[in-house]
Amino acid sequence: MYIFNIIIEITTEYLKTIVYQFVDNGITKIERYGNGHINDTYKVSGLNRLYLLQRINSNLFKDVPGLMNNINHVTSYLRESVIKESGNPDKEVITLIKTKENKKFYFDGFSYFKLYLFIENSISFDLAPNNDVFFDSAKAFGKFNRLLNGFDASLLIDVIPNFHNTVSMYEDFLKSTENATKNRLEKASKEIEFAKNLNKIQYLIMNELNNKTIPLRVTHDDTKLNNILFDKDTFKPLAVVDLDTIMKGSLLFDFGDSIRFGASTAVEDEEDLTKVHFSRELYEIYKNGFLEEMEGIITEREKELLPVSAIVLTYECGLRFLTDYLNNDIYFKVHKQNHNLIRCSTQFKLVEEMIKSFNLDL
Ligand code: ADP
Ligand code: GN1
Ligand code: MG
Repeated sequence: MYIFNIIIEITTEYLKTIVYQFVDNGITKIERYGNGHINDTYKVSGLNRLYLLQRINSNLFKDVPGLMNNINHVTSYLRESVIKESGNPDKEVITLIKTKENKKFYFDGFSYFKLYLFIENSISFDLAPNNDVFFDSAKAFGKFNRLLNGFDASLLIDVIPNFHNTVSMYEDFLKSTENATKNRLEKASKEIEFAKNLNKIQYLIMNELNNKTIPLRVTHDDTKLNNILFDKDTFKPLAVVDLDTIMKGSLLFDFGDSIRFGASTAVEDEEDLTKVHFSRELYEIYKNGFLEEMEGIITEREKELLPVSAIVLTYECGLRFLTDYLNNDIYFKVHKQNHNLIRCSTQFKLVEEMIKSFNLDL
């Protein structure tokens, strides 16, 4: 748990009492799990089952009942779709476990918790180990978008309003430069200048949405590679996870975000920028996999904007890391000094290389 940016570990004994709100006794071990930047995630071992417990980050998710309804609607819908396509819903869709009182989350008076079945023998990647894995991740996210194409968007609330609204994000960034400490402003001066020089990027998708030249759809909105679970042995995709941000958005958010994270030659927080490059080869591989699933659904205009989406989503993420750095790290989990600034620098390096690679005049 984070209070004023100090990590306070909740004791295992206490976490056990939380898990017992959902399941009967027999919990033997609870350990921190995964590399997510938002929730506190734990792997829970029961006598003959594994679970994934999450303490929901209610700094960001202001309407937890709404969030949990979204997840419940979407996972129920996906289970039916997977069954129709003769898949295995227990492995391919995350399964939410309700409390003994039949609630979708447990509130202990301070924090909100949710529990999933742990998808066993799975692994997630912060960097694709080979091109096939990245191609398969495109098929997995593409299939996810394809299945959600038939989902009734009116069932969903906007869990985080303006989540991918680059225009309001740019305003937040400007505000953060007004309130930041002198020290952080100085340390981030190069990145601040970069963000300001390329500020036109903020409009490239938002204008298309406002002018209705591209449609609003139901999107995942957090499509980084480590939000897919792969089979540990075969490296084949099992399930798309992290469904917290599913809401109405553009397909371009999902495509662009996958490219920003996965078509890089280095991890998101690589400190040695000489290792960070945009791989056009990985971009093309992802595009092919994604279009195999989305052909017939994706519009011509959306297709034309795929390269632009990579630039917008990478710029956006860099801007979010930078804003958080200037706000003294209140949003993303940080694990070392200047972590958000390091993350921002990798994103801006990628933006630079993407602009060159796609030969765009910005
Ligand atoms: P965050 O919102 O903090 O990123 P996630 O929901 O992505 O949290 O969970 C963190 C990590 O835990 C994921 O990246 C994935 O590796 C793993 N994970 C999530 N859900 C499951 C699950 N049901 N079974 C196994 N591993 C999971
Ligand atoms: C967060 O939750 P996680 O770690 O999968 C963030 C994404 C960012 C990403 C950057 C709800 O994703 O929007 O793109 O970090 N999630 C939220 O790595 O803000
Ligand atoms: Mg995640």
